[in-house]
Amino acid sequence: MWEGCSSKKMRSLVWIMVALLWLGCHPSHPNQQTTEIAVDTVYIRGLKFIPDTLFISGPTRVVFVNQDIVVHNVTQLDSAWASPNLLAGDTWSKIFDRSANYFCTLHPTMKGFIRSQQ
Ligand SMILES: [Cu+2]
Repeated sequence: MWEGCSSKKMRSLVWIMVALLWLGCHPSHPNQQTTEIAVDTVYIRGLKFIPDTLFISGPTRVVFVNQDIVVHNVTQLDSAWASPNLLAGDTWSKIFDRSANYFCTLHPTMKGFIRSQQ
């Protein structure tokens, strides 16, 4: 009586398990390659961006950390984008995928550069 109804049920159960395993092993990440973003940090200290030149390869979230006791901001040279004013201890981040030149409008001698190596 091995070839009875219970064996058929068993076989379909096995197929369901195989299907679930296959789905589990092949999760769909359609845009994984393009959405992977590196993270890097630029410190603002002593009226300087450190490092003043940050090299990126691919989309990178750059976190600016104001470690000074005075207010700073991060503004593209042509003002295409700008951070809010960052108080002491504040952080602000932006995703870069190309080179950029930026400065602090409150201290125009403070300059920083993002250089894309792609
Ligand atoms: Cu400043």
